Order: sequence, then structure tokens, then C-alpha cells
Amino acid sequence: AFSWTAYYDVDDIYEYLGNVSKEYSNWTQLVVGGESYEGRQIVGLRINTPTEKDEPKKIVFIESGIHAREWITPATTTYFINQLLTSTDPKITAMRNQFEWQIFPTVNPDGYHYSFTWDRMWRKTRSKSTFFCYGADPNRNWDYNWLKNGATSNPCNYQTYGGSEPFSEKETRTLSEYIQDLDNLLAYVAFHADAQMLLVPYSDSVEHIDNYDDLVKIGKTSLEYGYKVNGEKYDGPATAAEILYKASGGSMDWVRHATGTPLVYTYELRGKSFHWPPDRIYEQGDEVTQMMLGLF
Ligand code: 0X9
Ligand code: ZN
Repeated sequence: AFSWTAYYDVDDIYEYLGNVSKEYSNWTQLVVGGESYEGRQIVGLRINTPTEKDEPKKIVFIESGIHAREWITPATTTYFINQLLTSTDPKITAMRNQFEWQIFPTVNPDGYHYSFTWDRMWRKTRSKSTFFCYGADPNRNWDYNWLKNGATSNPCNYQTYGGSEPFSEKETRTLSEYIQDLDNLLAYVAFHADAQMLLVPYSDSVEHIDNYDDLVKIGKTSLEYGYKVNGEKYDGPATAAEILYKASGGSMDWVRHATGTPLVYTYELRGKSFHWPPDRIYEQGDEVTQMMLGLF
């Protein structure tokens, strides 16, 4: 059975999503956000409780696992899914009912599987570049300021190869098309590990976007809510250029630029160099649940 005291490979996560989509079939569905190089689907759960109103709800999109080795992020997003589905806390059920949720725990399923089976520190996709070198960084491959900062054109770089062209990776290309087709996108939240920060667009410039002040204000409330759970301080909210490093071609920046979605955030969770202990997934999961209550 699926739990939050262990880490699971992509097939087990998809089985969990399939099971809950059947258990709550009146108001949840599996959704396919794209496909991977090795032919896996990018599976998400849509949560949309019935409403009296005529107009559709605004969508909150959650992306996690774009970096394969950041295992705490799929664990946390499935934990959060479980909270939305089963919690009886009126604040959580109200948040659930207010929006349409689209939650994708593993948007880089090939890389995630590879980090389970061959190389625990794998970060990239698994597309073949040269005889010896595989994969591009799926958070450097989106078509906005591609390769401008903090990315490399060397396919053998283990970390930040941007790909042969913008959207060269099937995962980012198909997922971006899916995102572009969504109407009513209110928020896009990406989860990473392990810098313990809250980042806002853009990631390759210190200039501030038009609603930066609102994003920071709302983000601060989110961090305050999170702090109450475990007393953990996160840096930010700020741009990556100011508190981390400049990095172009990330999903958050493309989403902001291409869709104009008002609320766009990247949470860098805690992590101990990607080896967050499985018996402490709860701790991170509860923190993130409160952080989401602070956002919405
Ligand atoms: O470098 C990254 O992609 C992220 N940090 S990580 O250590 N998890 O790799 C930061 C992402 C910041 N956001 C964008 N660049 N869009
Ligand atoms: Zn990451």
C-alpha cells in the first residue's frame, strides 16, 4: 500500500493517482499533461468539486519532480493531494473547493525512474544526445531566454544542459502545450529541493515584474504559515537572481511570460542534499500544506 513514510517509483505513484481517481470519481480525474522520451505519460490528478455557480473555477497548477533526484517533491505533492482529498480541516476543504486543482507529481518520469534504478543523483531527462551523453535539464529547456544565463550547451554536462533547442525535450514541449491550452490559470506552483527558498519570476534578471510586490506579500504569508509547523525559515520570497543564481529556461519563467498567469512561484523545499529521510516526509508535507493555505 502507498504511504508517506517511503519513496516510490513512478509506476507506484501513478497507481496511487489511479486509485484515488476511482475512489473520488465524482470530483477527481486522471489527466495527461504530456509524454516523455521513453514513452511514459506525465500523469496528474485533477480535483474539481461540484459547485453551484455557472462559471468555471480558476485553476491552480502544481508541478513537481522536474528534477529527477529531488525525491521529496513528488512525495510532498502526493501528500498534499491526500490532504486535499481526505482532510476534515475546514480551511483545507474550503481551499480545495475554491479552485480546480491540477497536480502533476512527476513531470520528468524517465529521469525519476532512472534516479530510482541507476543513478540516485540523476537530474535531467533521458533523451539521447551523443553516444555517451544523455538527457537535458528540463528546467533549462523552456522557450524563454533559452541558454541566456546559468545553462550550458554541452550535452555531457551532468546538471544544466539546456537541450539542443528550446523545447527539444518531449516532456517540456508537450507539457507546455498542455499548459498553454488551459483557460483560467490562476496559479502555477513548481516544487524543487533543496535550497529552502521561495522564488518568484523572473529567474534570470534582477528586474521585478509588475505584480512583484503582490507576489512577495502573498509569498510572505505562505512562509509564515509554513514556519508555524516546524519553525523552519525559508529565504525569500525573491527572484532567483537575487538569492540563488541566475538561471534561464525554467518552467516558471516561461509560464509567466507565455501565459501571464498572475501567481507564479517556485518552492525550494528542504532537503539534505536530496536525501530527505523518508520518515520525515510528513514534516515537509504538513509544512507545504500550510504554505498552500497561506497562498490561497
Ligand atoms: O536550478 C534550478 O532549476 C532550481 N534549483 S535546483 O537546485 N532545484 O536545481 C531553481 C529554479 C529557479 N527557477 C527557474 N529557473 N525558473
Ligand atoms: Zn530542482
